[in-house]
Amino acid sequence: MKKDKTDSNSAHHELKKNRPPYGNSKLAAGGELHQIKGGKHHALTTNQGVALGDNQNSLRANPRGPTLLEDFILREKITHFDHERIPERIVHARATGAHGFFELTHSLKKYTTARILTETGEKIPVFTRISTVAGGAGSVDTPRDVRGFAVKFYTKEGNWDLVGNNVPVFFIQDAIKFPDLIHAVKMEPDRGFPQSATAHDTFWDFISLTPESMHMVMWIMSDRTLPRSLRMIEGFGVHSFRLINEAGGSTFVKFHWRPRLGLQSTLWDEAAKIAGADQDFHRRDMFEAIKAGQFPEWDFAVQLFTQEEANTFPFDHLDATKLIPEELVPLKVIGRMVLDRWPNNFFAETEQVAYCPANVVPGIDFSNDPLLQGRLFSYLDTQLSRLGSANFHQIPINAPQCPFANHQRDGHMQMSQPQGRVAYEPNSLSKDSPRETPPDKLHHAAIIEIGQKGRIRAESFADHYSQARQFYLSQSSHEQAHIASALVFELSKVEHLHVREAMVGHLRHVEDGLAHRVADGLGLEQMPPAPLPAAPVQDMPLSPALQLIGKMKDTLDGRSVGILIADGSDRDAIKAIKKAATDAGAAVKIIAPKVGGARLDDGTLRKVDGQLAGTPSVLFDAVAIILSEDGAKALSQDSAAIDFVRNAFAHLKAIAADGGGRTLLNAANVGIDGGIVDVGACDAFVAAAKTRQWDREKYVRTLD
Ligand code: HDE
Repeated sequence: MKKDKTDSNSAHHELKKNRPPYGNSKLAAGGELHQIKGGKHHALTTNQGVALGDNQNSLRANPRGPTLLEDFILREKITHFDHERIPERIVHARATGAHGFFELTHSLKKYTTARILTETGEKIPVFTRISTVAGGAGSVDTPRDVRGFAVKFYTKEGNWDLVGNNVPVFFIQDAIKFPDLIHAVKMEPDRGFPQSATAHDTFWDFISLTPESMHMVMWIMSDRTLPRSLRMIEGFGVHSFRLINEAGGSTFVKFHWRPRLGLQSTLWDEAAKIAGADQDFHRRDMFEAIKAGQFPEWDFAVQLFTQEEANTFPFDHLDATKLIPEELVPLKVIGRMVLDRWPNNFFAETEQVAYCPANVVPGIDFSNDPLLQGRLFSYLDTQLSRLGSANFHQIPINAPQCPFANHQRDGHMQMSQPQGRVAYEPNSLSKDSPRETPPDKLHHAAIIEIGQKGRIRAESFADHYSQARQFYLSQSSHEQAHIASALVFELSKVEHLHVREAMVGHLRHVEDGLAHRVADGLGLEQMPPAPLPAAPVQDMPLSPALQLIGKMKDTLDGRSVGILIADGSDRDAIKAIKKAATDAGAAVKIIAPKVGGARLDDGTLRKVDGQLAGTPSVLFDAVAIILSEDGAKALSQDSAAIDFVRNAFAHLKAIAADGGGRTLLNAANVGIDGGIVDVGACDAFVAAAKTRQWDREKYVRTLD
């Protein structure tokens, strides 16, 4: 082929023309453009402390020649970069973490020696990490998923990790099934999707063959797995633990976290759209709340019960697929947790923090829950591969905040420099090496274990449906409808008909109406048979405490309001509605077609917080639409504006609108109901914004 000399010559010429003069390579790389003038910068150095005069150019044999292998600065920087990722958690990879404190308000001295549960009024540091379970570290914040709720208490007697979830029960009864459960829920191995979703064949196949998971299925199909904010979820220790007192006496305990802001969830359609609008919705919400000084707070509560009481329960409390209804064993609030400090560095803290249910302090002991027993092994093991060294406890976020010393030595990344020649105990050579300090404070429950060894599931674990039924029947009609819709949505994504049918068969034991609703939603021609239950299904007393809508607080604290404006909007109306919402506790954001602002009716330029296309109404709990007629006309042609009001309506939110606002509502074909108020009626708007317009739901969604 003939070479086009002219072209290649002219390209060469261009390059030459643009080439920086020698000796001014910084300028050529644009290096000085963004430096902060007058700041006090530390000298940039290599990891060996060698100062760097040029961080823009690698070492080359000549200006356009090859890069030299001897460039140790380039190699150090890139090698570090290449290793900046560590294996992510096999579950709970995606998370938000924050520092805070725990304060005991009510002593449990009668039950335990653990100072964290007996010394009131002290502020004990905590680090709390709230996670989704199924997705990878880069997955979105709002899939339908359980949230992990892990708290590390840096107590004076050592670290206590309470590694729980926002749902009080679990899928399985025995730890040996955990890898199968997780393999089934994670993306399917041949295709690598779906990420972060239960709505696929392998998950429901496993579940349909695991009747013990039916109670958990009710929870995950409920709105509990679609939290509006991580500040609005409950936390549960799930398993029974034991408290051990001075005399060695043991009491069972279940741990609970109750959010001061109350509970709130999104609708499924809303959660799915939030995932598109803001992948980091929950992380950002927590970050902004802490930054604004609105510190998330939870009450800490316990359910205490004896073995004798446990013997009277119509279920086995050692079975993690069961909960103890509050109506049976009331909750006793004994303290509070406040999260008041965002980590300095996400990786160093939120990523490197290592929780372990086996981390308990004297006075807290384990129960025989077979799931808990398996967990006691798993977490330390996983940290070794995830953090890469037996010394991970020395990382600041993991290190106890009380003195700790022993003779464990060496290993990757040993940070401490133990002194002296003695690295064992007992010894007679050292005066100051760590020694055991009898009597042992780590009491264990004085239990005598008898019975036959074997791979056995206790008979008392056989009832798989009664609490699922109790949960479903205890929900409000809206919540029941959401469970039915969620099941229809999820099972509609399942390709295998026999799996869909098997699930409907299980639902017949949970509640026949629910089974029919789901069968109908799936378009099944015939009702599938119900499998033979391992134990008869019992009717248990209803437990209203299991509802979520009932626990939504009548407040705008922690909630957000979006005000949509455009050129010509009424300045006074914006001011009034903003003030009313802010006074009621909401975070208010102004949205306009352009991020540069909007020119209001009085000619002033109003600064805004978000551009319409990138700030849809799914990001708010309630919205106000304040528009001139011209503004409304223009926005009526804009699908982002139409979606803004349509979604606000479909997601059952309060809408305040002036004349222009109503023009946009009409253009969006949005009906009028009690949740749509005049912009002037600020009090009515605030009242409507504190809840969702549940009565609207039947007009906007097929729920059967
Ligand atoms: Fe976990 N779980 N889990 N889990 N879990 C992990 O540990 C495991 C279970 C929970 O923010 C892993 O450090 C087994 C129940 C939370 O860092 C791993 C079994 C509950 C977190 C592990 C369970 C949980 C984890 C993965 C069945 C609620 C995140 C990374 C016996 C009570 C903690 C890690 C954080 C993390 C194992 C079941 C809660 C692999 C074997 C039940 C909140 O060790």
